[in-house]
Amino acid sequence: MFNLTRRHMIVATAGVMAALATTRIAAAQQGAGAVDSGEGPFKLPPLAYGYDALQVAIDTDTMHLHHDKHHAAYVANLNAAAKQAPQIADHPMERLLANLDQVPDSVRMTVRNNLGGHVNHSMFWEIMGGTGAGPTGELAAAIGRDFGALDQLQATFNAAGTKIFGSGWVFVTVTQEGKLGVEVRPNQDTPLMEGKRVLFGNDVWEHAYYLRYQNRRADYLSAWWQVIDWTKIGERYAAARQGKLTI
Ligand code: MN3
Repeated sequence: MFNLTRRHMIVATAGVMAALATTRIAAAQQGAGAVDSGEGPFKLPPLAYGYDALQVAIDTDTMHLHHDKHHAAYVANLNAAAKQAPQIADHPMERLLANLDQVPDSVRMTVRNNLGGHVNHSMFWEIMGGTGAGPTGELAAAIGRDFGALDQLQATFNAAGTKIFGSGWVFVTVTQEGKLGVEVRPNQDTPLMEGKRVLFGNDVWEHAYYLRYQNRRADYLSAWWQVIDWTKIGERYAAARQGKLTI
């Protein structure tokens, strides 16, 4: 028989209400509970800034869809693959991508597409959120040495990104010696697959820009530089020089 006195009921109700409030706060912090990246070893990194922080170049709806749906789906697919082949979670992600031939056949294409997608987007969120203020120090010097000037790097990068047929990414790679290069890859492939290191990159899949820019990919590529965080990219450059840059 139930023995809930009125006082107990009030206490119990308060507990439920508190739990609901906590859930709502957590959901709001995650973007209204829209994120489902599955249970498992791979985690969707939260944005370090608001979904509306990049509006000068990227609209809020695109940010929600891109992070909470597209990136979350790559993570969910990886977690599903990890149920089938748990060993894929036992290695650093950059090493797994550089050794796809050693990944079990049954999940190799899933890992290529979705781990590629996971690391590409994790990098992408990390290097945005700034004001576009330019590079400084050793990174600025390297850009001058390898491209002539920042605007020449931007022109080369934007031209390469505009020319990608279909979906893909345009990257600036960096060697441990600090040498920079512009490279493109289709789909969710990444230079990490050849053991290289990515300094930064831009996503030219249509989902990255179509809501605001429709077919004007070149306009998106030009606008994107306004939200780049050159401080973060400088930190990644320093890490690369120390052999510590991973994804
Ligand atoms: Mn994308």
